[in-house]
Amino acid sequence: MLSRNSRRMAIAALAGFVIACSNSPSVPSPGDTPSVQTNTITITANGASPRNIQIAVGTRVMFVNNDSRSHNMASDPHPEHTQCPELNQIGFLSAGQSRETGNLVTPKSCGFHDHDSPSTGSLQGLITAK
Ligand SMILES: [Cu+2]
Repeated sequence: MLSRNSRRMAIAALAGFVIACSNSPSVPSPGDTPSVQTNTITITANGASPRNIQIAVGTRVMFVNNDSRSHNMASDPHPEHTQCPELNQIGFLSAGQSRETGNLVTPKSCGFHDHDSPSTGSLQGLITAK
């Protein structure tokens, strides 16, 4: 009787040990978020927004750093930054600073990231010039 009860207790205890897999919420890749028609990307503590934009060929994109820390925005791929050299004109932005990309004169898609935080998904995005 006693042993049966303790076995039941043991099973209940084990059930309580089911490990909740606490993966940090994954950030969708920029291409998975709907694209927005705008020429301004704002960076805050939550990352870049919007992260997937569409612009007219021949226009530029303004990056506004509204975060309380600096960011260093560059073209993909990291660390070569060769995909869209126009994006490398943004570069280092202190808190509160903003700067434009060069003119995106050819239809193409340009990935960007924060070079000082290259694996932070919320600071990665996609600019498509159409
Ligand atoms: Cu980089």
